[in-house]
Amino acid sequence: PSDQSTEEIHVFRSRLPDIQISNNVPLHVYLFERLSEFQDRTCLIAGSSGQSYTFAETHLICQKIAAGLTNIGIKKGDVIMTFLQNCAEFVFTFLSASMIGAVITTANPFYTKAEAFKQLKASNAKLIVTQSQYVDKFRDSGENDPKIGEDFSVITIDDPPENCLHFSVLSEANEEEMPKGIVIQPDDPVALPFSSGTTGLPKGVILTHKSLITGVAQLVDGDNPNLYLKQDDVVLCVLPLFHIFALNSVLLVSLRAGASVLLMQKFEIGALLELIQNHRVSVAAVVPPLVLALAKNPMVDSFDLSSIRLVLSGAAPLGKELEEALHQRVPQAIFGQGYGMTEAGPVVTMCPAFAKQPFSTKSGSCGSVVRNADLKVVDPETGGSLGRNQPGEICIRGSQIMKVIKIIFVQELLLWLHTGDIGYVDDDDEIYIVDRVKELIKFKGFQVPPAELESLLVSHPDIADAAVVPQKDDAAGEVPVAFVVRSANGFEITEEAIKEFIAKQVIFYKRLHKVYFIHAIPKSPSGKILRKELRAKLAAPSTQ
Ligand code: 4UV
Repeated sequence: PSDQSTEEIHVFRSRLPDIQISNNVPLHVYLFERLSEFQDRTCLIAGSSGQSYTFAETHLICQKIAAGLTNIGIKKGDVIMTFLQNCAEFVFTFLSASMIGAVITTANPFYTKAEAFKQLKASNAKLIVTQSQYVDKFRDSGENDPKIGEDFSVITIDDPPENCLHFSVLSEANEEEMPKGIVIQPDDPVALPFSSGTTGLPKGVILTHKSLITGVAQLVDGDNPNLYLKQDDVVLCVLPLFHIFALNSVLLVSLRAGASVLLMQKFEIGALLELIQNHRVSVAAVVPPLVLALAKNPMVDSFDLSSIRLVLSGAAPLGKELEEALHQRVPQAIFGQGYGMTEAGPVVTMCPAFAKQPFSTKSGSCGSVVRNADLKVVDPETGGSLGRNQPGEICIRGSQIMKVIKIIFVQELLLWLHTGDIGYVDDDDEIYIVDRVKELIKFKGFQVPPAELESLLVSHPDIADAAVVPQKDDAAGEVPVAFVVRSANGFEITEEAIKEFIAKQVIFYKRLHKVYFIHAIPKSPSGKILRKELRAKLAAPSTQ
């Protein structure tokens, strides 16, 4: 590994001292460790119904579900897919899976049938927990595809359609029947979110009990937690729990710290403002498009947002003007960013102004590297490590990062996770993300893997070759646009036809916003698409 080279490595560390992390127990044991301290406090609030659950109730329901899962044949190592919007059942399913050593793969319920099946097959899920309206996405598949009732079961949290069970078969099981004697090792997987990482198609990212505990502890444990949550905090969960940001930095950290989580099914500005006001939300995790809504929507002025003490933005770059505009609206709140990546387990850097004894931070910074971890910045051309104020690829190392089973390239990858993001560390240990060298496109923080759209495009008989790259967009941050080479079959396929062809097959945020026809896709001698060249073309006035 290059670590052993004589060249000096600049390793950046948190400004907070390392802490003791008890990451040798199963995730649920760690999360509920201090249960007796706050068992009667509110753990979950379902925003739509107002129904709430204390920590003790949550724990008991999870034990029942753990028994229920065992009754229907789910065993240690089996994968359960949640195909749900935010709801209490999502949380219960996740924690109960941990209790029996099962693994949760989280998927977006707005996925098309094709996308849903891809993840079902790739994860080999034995059970899907969903809402009745989505069940048809798992029916009438291809001949060789898994079938409901034969290869996997479906449980709905509302009235179950044909061949499906109701969630009560789980939640009304007898907790006494919880299986005893299941041994869970720190390196056993507990979550399998899907991400395309730095290249290619989405794949399952193995997060173990140890990685998730470490990730949570890095934020909320120790005498001076990096993200200081109090037991009387009400933490807003409007970002989807199927994405790692909300899963880790809203749900799991709150469970550990004893704070309440206010679950909102989907974003709608009026309902959101009402919930913030009525439940006195104190901590809000947001993404840049949500910051835009809160900063610009005139409705905001008619609501009392004075309870908000902390706003954490992440998952995509946030402009300084936007940050400033939101600050005007919630002047009492501390505003900061977290920067993460599914594979990183997930947080790489966190705003240190959220600490119990806070450090001041500068606008535009993503915070400092989390504690108990190393960060380095490497020159993408030479691989050499860079010092302060020099932009390069951010790499992170620590027990929180995903489990790597295959040794893919060089041994160094086992130690350092290369993020594919370009950033630098300033004189005050603050990290700024300035660019992305990986293929990934982010639409409002959602992942759009170009490889997925490219393979759909070239499956069309009138398309000979294609490349998909991000184009800057005010509302979404980035949108996917395609460069397409028409095949020489005489058909002049149109931009509209191509957009339509893709839109039918993918979730809304992966739709193409523009198609540019081109004679050949620029490629390196090894056949890699030269995305930088295409991005440069977009910036040129002729394609505007
Ligand atoms: O894999 P993913 O979809 O993961 C995420 C996770 C984000 C966070 C943020 C704060 C947290 O506390 C937390 O738990 C999780 O987005 O996409 C990873 C890529 O998204 C971009 C960057 O390109 C990552 O490699 N990204 C994420 N956060 C930021 C960002 C940010 N603050 N600024 C700029 N880009």
